[in-house]
Amino acid sequence: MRPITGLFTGRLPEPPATLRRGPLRANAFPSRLHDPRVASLLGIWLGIAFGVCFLTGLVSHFMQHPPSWYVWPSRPVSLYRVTQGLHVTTGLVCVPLLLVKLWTVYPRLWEWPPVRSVAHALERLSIVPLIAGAVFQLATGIANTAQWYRFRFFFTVTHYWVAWITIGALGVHIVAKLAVVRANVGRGRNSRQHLTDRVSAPEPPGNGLSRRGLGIAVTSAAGVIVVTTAGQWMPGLSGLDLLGPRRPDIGPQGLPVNRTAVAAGVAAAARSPGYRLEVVGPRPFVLTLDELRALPHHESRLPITCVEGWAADATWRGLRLRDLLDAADVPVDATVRVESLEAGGAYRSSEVRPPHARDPLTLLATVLNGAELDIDHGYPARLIAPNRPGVLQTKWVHRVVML
Ligand SMILES: Nc1nc2c(c(=O)[nH]1)N[C@H]1C(S)=C(S)[C@@H](COP(=O)(O)O)O[C@H]1N2
Ligand SMILES: [Mo]
Repeated sequence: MRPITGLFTGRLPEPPATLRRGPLRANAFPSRLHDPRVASLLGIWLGIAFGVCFLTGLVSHFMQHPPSWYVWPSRPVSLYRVTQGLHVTTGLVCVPLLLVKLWTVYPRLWEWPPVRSVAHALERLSIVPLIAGAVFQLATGIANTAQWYRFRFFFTVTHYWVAWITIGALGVHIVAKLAVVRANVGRGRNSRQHLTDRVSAPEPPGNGLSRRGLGIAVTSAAGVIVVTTAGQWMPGLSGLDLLGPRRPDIGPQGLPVNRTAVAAGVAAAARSPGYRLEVVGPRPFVLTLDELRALPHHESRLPITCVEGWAADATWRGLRLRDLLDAADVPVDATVRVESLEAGGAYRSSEVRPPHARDPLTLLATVLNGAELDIDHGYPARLIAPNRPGVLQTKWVHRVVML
């Protein structure tokens, strides 16, 4: 095997030293914070934050586009609130970590010699998709939480695929840097002499910010971001939600609105006296609004958890979905589709699989926080189910169809 690996790791000839000008000079970047130990520590934290962000993102993706093998339970009711809250919060925390990390390592762009071996060149190239992907994911994710869709591509699909590219590049980067990181942060640091050019020396004396000072600054920035945004989804912190785009308690009936009835083009149809709820199964039936109101109502306390990172608790009253399905003789293992009055749009309907369809907390709600459902919250009836993303909590429901 030697000759083959040798092709990758064998030293390439060095370019002439006369090319070492400007940023390519030795010691062109004198700050003691362009430091391998700082870079390694930031790398560890970024790796953890990106990892959590990626896994929680997968959870959200599979919930919205479930493959046939995927079973997502309806309990605990707030699990998705936690996974999606972590997704948005870890993404936000990556912003200061990534910026400082990039600043710490950017002198490496002018590393000398530019390539030492084929392996070194490949490792350097893998940085391109890593940085581009990471910046893209953070930028589009934040734009999405602010509902700023000024890009031409469809957000969720692009965000999902770029996540795989980024995590793949991150995997390559981790493998390439593992030994260096261990040498920089582990015990017995000095035993790794073969890595000398990448291993941190004791902090050089000087004025300016110390490594320790930088660590405190980055941790504080990350902490401030968490505290001022996590209130979007974390109960008890909402009073501190100063930087989050949403306050979970502001909106009609004390609940934010994602899309209004006018924006969805359903205002007239939702208020029409001709409104009917149709349940399609082996024994289909149709209810007028008065008939629907006369049926037994139940209460559920459940959050709306938007993928954009906000979640808000509310008390709902309405018909149990499973009672309606039983009345239509829909088998217990059937999946149903809940359809809104909307003519089109990505969220006009949603599928409800058995764990959620049969959960006694799942309602077609007509009452929110003690009053008749506001038109913008889905009047006359909307789906509310435990442990489910907001995009699947269909408003203005007029048909439930067995699939
Ligand atoms: N028919 C329909 N239902 C919908 C939507 C929609 O656009 N159309 N938006 C969904 C999204 S993204 C969220 S977060 C929740 C928000 O519910 P709320 O506006 O009552 O807070 O409604 C969901 N139900
Ligand atoms: Mo949403």
